[in-house]
Amino acid sequence: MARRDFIWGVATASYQIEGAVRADGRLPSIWDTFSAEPGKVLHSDTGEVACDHYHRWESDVDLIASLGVDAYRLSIAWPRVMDEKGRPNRRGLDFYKRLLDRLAAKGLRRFVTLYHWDLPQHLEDRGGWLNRDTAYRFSEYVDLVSREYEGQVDAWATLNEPWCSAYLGYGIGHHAPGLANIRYATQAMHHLLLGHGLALPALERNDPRAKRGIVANVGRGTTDRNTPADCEAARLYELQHNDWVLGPLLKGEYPAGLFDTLWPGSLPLVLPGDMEIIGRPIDFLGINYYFRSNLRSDGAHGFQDVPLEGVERTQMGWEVYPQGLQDLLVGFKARYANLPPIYITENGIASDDQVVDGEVDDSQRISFLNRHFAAVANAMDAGVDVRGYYVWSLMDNFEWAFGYERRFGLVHINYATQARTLKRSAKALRAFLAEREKT
Ligand code: IFM
Repeated sequence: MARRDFIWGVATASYQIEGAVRADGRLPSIWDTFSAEPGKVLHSDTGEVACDHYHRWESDVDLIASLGVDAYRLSIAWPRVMDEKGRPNRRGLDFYKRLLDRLAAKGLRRFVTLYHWDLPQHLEDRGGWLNRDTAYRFSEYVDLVSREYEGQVDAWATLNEPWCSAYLGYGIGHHAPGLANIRYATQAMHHLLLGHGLALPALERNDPRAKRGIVANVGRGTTDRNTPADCEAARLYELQHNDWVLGPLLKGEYPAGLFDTLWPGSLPLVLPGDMEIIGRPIDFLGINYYFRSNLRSDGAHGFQDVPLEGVERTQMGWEVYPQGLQDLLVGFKARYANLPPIYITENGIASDDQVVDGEVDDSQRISFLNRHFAAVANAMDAGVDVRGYYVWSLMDNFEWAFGYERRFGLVHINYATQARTLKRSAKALRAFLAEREKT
């Protein structure tokens, strides 16, 4: 893909890499609380130290620059930069200021996610995303941060993957805060999206030259049985995973079928004017894609996930299916008339990587990335406006409920020594990007 202005980057998120959870006035987040609870995270891992990026940020920026990428996608930890009363925490703010400055000095563009799941615990204590007030607190936080870093950010994403926050966090309890009720999930989703919409005017006012958008995780659902009920199951899967988020954002409405067929009785409380706020225009949509699921009817009005046999899978157990990314992008363009320009804000693979004689042979990752680059190129050839691609992730990190066991990085982390080792995939990416410079 030698398209001149296409942006290539790598991505991370605050809680997954920073560590230093009590440094410089940082407040506890819901992930500190959740991971401290026995049985919630594999091997009882927590983000307490993670990749120690909070102390190693300078050399980590050098590492990013050494890959030859154009951009870095990072997230800001809300509990680091604001106190309980909503006042700025200068020491936390200064950390990101230094980081953004150094990225700029290295010629890297800065894509900043404002919320990648680390909600301040004191807000969860008042109901978290179930409390409408959290959406307003979020817009105040965004106002503070965008005033602070005006002119230092190329693109702001309000939320990362509201589906995960709402469904995994409040619907089934696999993520913080660990609640399990579908009615909670739909209400949390509504408040997350409301927070996104409320934050947009602050971004526009405070940093008008930066792009504004949001990041959604999307999933491809197909079925191996061609019956009408099974096809409907696959459709409902995509409705639940993709259109639950994209519908409100791009059409100003929740998709038909969600609150009647799939989750009867789980309509969130929506106040007059909310959908207009949520549907405010955005400059870009970030898409995170990882895998496909095989669906069959559950015999009622829903779907069941029936894993296919004999397909290639990653360390997460996720099927490798690049065609799904192409299909989804083309499908979104057909379905959403006002689809904004797209960035692939995450795509990547976990593998059980080991350092042997100083080398990490992660050939499955190289192959995975190449096949997904091709899928994006095909979608672009089919007319989808994709502007960039970020590999998840720069380095191995805290993979939420799976702790440190699952390794998504281009760079291997030895958690005992914090040594960083470029995997073969990092070197392949560097060579690929260097080749692009020549064309
Ligand atoms: O690690 C996560 C990331 O935080 C959000 N998107 C999916 C990744 C892999 O599970």
